[in-house]
Amino acid sequence: MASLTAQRIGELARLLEGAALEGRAVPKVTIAEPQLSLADAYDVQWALRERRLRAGRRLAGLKMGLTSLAKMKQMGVETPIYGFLLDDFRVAADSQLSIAGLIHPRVEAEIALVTRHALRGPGCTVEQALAAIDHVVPALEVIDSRYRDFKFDLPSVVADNASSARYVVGSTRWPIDDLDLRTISVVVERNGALVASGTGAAVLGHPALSLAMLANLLAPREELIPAGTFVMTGGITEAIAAKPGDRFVARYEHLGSVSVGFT
Ligand code: OOG
Ligand code: MG
Repeated sequence: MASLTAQRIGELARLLEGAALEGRAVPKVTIAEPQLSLADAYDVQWALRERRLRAGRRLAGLKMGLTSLAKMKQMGVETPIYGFLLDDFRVAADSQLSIAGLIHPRVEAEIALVTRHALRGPGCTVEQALAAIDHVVPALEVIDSRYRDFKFDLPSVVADNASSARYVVGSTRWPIDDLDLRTISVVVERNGALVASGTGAAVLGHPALSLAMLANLLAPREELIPAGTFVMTGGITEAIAAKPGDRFVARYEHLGSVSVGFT
């Protein structure tokens, strides 16, 4: 149940928008609002989305977060969540990204996909999700919590759009029919040294379940995943802190590589 007024929801969205645009950490929102429910938190996220779209940004996709044990353990939050991706979050594959403007960016390897059919919950199954996938792309996400020390609770991270900041998509698309998403392995290198590794099954047992869960999480708001939506299914590996001069490469079995550098 939502408990905050629309005005208060709007204030929190403005606070988090400012923090993201200015690259400035703020106290987690549950410090000012200890009663913030999960529904309130999604209201804040949706208000934040509205504000960015009104400012001229375009929706570029959706993401799931905290879908792997590695991520849940690292962040101390055990419930998968969703967020939105905007056009200006996208960084060209294999390019350089300036750390200026970000607070404390971290990099994580993700399997991303594009849907060919709309998906609507509740009750969306992994089979339905699989049938709705058009193609798969290797990706890296650069997350950046707007909260001090990257520490948060579930409502706070949901309000902060699941720490979304930037993302990088590899240049090759793979038809879903040729792949078993569960068995795709990935290694992440930083400056040539292996820093993390995992397989697709780390994401809820099957990355397609992450897509199904997204449809189900959207259902209470009467929202669906439209055909043609780009979806990041959540970090397979724990997220690795980035500093200027670092270059990260994710090497996916079958899917190829994707990299990003930091300046
Ligand atoms: C929350 C965002 C999680 C993922 O892939 O698990 C996320 C965080 O860890 O800051 O994007
Ligand atoms: Mg992620």
